[in-house]
Amino acid sequence: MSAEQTNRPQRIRVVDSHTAGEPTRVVVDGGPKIPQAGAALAKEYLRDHADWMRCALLHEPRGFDAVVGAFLCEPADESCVAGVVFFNNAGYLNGCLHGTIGVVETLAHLGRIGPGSHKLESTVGVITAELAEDGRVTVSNVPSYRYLAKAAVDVPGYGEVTGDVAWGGNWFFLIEGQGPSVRQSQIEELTNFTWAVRQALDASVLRGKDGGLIDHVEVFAYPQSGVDADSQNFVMCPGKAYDRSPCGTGTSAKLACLAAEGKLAEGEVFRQAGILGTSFEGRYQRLDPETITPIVTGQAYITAESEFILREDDPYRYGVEY
Ligand code: PYC
Repeated sequence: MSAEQTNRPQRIRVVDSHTAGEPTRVVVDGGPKIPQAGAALAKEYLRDHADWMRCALLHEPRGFDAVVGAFLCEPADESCVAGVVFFNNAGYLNGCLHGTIGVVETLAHLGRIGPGSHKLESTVGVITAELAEDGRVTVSNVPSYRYLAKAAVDVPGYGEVTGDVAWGGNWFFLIEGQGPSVRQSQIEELTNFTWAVRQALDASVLRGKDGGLIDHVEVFAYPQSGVDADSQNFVMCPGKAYDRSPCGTGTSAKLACLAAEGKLAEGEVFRQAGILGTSFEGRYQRLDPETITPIVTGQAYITAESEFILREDDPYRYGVEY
């Protein structure tokens, strides 16, 4: 056994929450020790030396496909309350806003922060979160922009699908008016469609800026009856799990597209519902003609405080898929 393996902890404490239905699992004690400060370096360290933690916490039997994990680390930017690395069933995410809201609620639950403004260092930039007395969290995201308008990709079984490519802390392909209807009853069809789009994107030359992989696919429609919002979406995440929330980085990408098209004025509120009918409130500040700061409000609820036990003789100590 290598020294790295011997040093792996046997117990990890987490706090679970959900934001608009999408789960976040924050590691609060017992995770790997990261040698240097900074979220970007912590992400590299976890990916290269401690991927067992992601697998143990998110894969079965301790997790399931929709759970997003959050690892807190020492920030390189001392004005931040913490650094944070998000991960899911497939690997390490760029940004994650439902997760950021979950982290803020978790830090408040632990008594580490109170209402007010707090900065978090994510792997894609510093994010400011305002925690209100009523528990709502308003996040000012990293600068976001539409990169390509009406890009086409040939999707086997579906034909040509057209969408915008935008950055909202992750790379998104945003589709409107094509694919299955955006209704909860259509989740299986939406999963098949968006996953086929994702695979077609991977196989194509389409990429975000600097070759960024477009690993999130969103479909938008007018909300189903009973859903009080301006738009409803279905978001396919990189590990083939759909986002139960409206997806904060996806809402940011949508705001960037609306701003680019002149369809939403600076400061105007846009309510984005997700596939379950829960919603985020979005607006933006313009940074320059191409770039905005998305501002997204939502609320998280604590669901559990747990201690996971990773026994040495457990064949699934690090999850079924490790
Ligand atoms: O809310 O940004 C988000 C997000 C990304 C992946 C899952 N949720």
